[in-house]
Amino acid sequence: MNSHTASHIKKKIIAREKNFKKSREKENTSTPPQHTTFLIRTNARKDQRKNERERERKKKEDQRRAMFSLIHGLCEWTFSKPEMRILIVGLDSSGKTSMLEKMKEMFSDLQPIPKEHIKPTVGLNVAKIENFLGVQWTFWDLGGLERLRPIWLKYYRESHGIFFLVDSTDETRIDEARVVCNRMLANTDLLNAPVLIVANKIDESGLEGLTMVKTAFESSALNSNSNDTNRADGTGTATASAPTTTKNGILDSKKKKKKEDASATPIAKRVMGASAFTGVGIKEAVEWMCNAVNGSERQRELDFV
Ligand SMILES: Nc1nc2c(ncn2[C@@H]2O[C@H](COP(=O)(O)OP(=O)(O)OP(=O)(O)O)[C@@H](O)[C@H]2O)c(=O)[nH]1
Ligand SMILES: [Mg+2]
Repeated sequence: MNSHTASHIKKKIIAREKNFKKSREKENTSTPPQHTTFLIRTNARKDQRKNERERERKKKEDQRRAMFSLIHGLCEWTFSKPEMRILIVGLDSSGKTSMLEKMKEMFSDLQPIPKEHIKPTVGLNVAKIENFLGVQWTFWDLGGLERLRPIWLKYYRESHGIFFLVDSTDETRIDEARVVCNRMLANTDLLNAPVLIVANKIDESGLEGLTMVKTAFESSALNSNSNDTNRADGTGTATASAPTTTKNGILDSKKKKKKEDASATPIAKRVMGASAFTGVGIKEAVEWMCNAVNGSERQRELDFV
């Protein structure tokens, strides 16, 4: 090798070293070395995958929860007892509260109020009987005084059925009871609601009392086309010969409409004897109501079943 070639190689080596130094300096100052960049990229991808997995896990968890609550709701709906809300109305002193207390005693562990402590009802008495005949019962007992009867209206829409109590010992008020009952039945909020006329106090009146109530109620009282249905709210003073027309002798259209609705109402209805004192007939009354409500149009309308 001559001296010219040797110096040329030397220069090349020096130039390469310089370049290498420069590139190292550049790497140190500005961009991270290649292997570091690779590490950062790999970590970012790992994080991304981890996030995706976490999102996927949460999604599945949400789906599982939704499915569980759906099945839970379905089971509850399938196996829960049907609920029946029964309104107990009738003239004052017909024995509604006494009957409510007797039902508590007969069908539940609830503590009944002794009959000598029962006072005329001003507001509302409620008895919830958890399981009788496989049904959850709610009985609403309202005051029967004339001034309290407008309160009945508020409960019509929610009631599956009606117990209308009649004092079978009091012949003097039988027409009043009949008229009040008819007015109540003409209310369209009670469409398809089964109604049981309970001739109460038969421990005192016996068969005679029951016959008296049956005669009064089965003849015309439960016929919704009866002349007594001129007022559809079940309230107000009742007389046996309540007027059916306006001053001009013409039914106004509203009343006529309600009258037509009422006459078109196919409801289960019956008169049965009972005694809130002895308990006679009460089980039969509740059984009748259970059968009348169960699977009825009224139940479908109220419970969407
Ligand atoms: N002999 C007899 N008396 C009864 C019977 N049920 C209720 N009574 C009596 O009738 C009266 C009125 O009873 P309540 O249960 O307060 O009547 P109610 O219908 O709730 O009366 P209001 O709350 O005013 O609407 C009380 O003196 C009771 O003791 C019954 O089955 N037989
Ligand atoms: Mg009462």
